[in-house]
Amino acid sequence: LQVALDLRLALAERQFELYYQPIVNLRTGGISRAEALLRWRHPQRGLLSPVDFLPFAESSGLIVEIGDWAFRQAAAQVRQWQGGLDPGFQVSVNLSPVQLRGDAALCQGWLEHVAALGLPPRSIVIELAEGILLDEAAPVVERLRALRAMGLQVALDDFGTGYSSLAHLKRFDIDFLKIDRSFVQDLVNDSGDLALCEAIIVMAHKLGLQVVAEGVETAAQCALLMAAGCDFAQGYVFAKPMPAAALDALARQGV
Ligand code: G
Ligand code: G
Ligand code: MN
Ligand code: NA
Repeated sequence: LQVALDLRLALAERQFELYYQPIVNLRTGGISRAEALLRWRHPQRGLLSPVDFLPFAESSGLIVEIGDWAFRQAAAQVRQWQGGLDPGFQVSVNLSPVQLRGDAALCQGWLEHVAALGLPPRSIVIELAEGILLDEAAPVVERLRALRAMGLQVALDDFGTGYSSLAHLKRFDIDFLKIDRSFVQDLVNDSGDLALCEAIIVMAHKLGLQVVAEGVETAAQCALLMAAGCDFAQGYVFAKPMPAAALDALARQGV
């Protein structure tokens, strides 16, 4: 309960921030996208990651308001980067299932916000963990279709860790598949993980999807992923999540 009260206060007092982690195009080496990652600058406890407060934000329902703020903030940020960096720059935003289960007006509000900013809708990529798609009874799938029909893109996050991953690929309209970092971690020493990554990439390409490898920490992992035809990579080997101004500087200089 205390955390829920603190979260409400944090919203009112603008204690949330977005950090951004670059997503690198493995063909060009350029930074063409970034993932927005929520942070809470807590007055006593310092900078908190979503793992510290997301469960409370979800169970209290406050994630709806926090996520609405995050979406609008990320949209405004990508608008700025498109002006200064690259007109095709994209930002991806993580959504909790709770956010898609709620009021339809929320998604409508996002589309209006994107239009008001003069942003091409494909500037925003919605990242969904696989679990969200199990929620078929709810209006989740409908909401997702509506956002995509308006031109936003969709990435399936943490791919390979959920149930019936392959069924999801067939049933849902998505643009990107993000290979979970648990498959990338031991890529160099585990031939089974390498085989899985290679197979995921081939399969995704046959389905017309682009692939992002997550949690890439070493140059050796990166080389194997490039050889396997992976399209994008994200991870500490390039950069950790950082404030918007730092990402701007990095994107200008290149990784
Ligand atoms: O940034 P970090 O690696 O600590 O993020 C931890 C988790 O929090 C990730 O799984 C990510 O998907 C989730 N997350 C980060 N930002 C957001 C957000 O704005 N909304 C939601 N719902 N989840 C987020
Ligand atoms: O679940 P999601 O993929 O949205 O989570 C992204 C999380 O992964 C963020 O918390 C981010 O800080 C973390 N992350 C990003 N790059 C790396 C990496 O190279 N190694 C590890 N261990 N974590 C990473
Ligand atoms: Mn993500
Ligand atoms: Na992930």
